[in-house]
Amino acid sequence: MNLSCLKSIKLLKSSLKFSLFDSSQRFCNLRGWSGDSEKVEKTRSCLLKVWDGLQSGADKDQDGQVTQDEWCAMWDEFSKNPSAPQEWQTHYMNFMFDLVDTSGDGSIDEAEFCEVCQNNGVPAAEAADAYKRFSKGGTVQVSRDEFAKYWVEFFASEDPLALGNFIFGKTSFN
Ligand SMILES: [Ca+2]
Repeated sequence: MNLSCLKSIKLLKSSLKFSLFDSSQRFCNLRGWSGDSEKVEKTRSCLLKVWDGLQSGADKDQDGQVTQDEWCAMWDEFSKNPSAPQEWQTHYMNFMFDLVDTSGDGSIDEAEFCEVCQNNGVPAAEAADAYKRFSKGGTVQVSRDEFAKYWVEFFASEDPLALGNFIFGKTSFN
């Protein structure tokens, strides 16, 4: 199994643990948005688009489940032409960015990153190490555009040291 496939499987497993509904609730709670506000609706509808897109884009045999092989095949396709993602993959990327940018100021700082990683089961020291790597010791401002570049690397790069590998807080994929 190649490295890109291994990485996407790790992400799938952590996404399942951290179910989409759960993350939308947490996302809204973190920001102090109440139950029926417009922002909560926007978050939910973004996640529904991710979920629908995932099912229609990945569930090739249409059995209502996305298997590990289907998931890998879909990201493999993405990695061959990352400039033309499926629409839901872009929603997914934006959702993940917004999830981590807790302050909403358009960049991910170390404290925000470490908090979200810890909520998702990554040890604090590993998350801090991951942040240092992709922010090049805090010298790179992790804006949405920067995150989008790392996002492509996460799914496409076979280089174990590519900085994009570290955007979910893990520093090894063994
Ligand atoms: Ca921020």
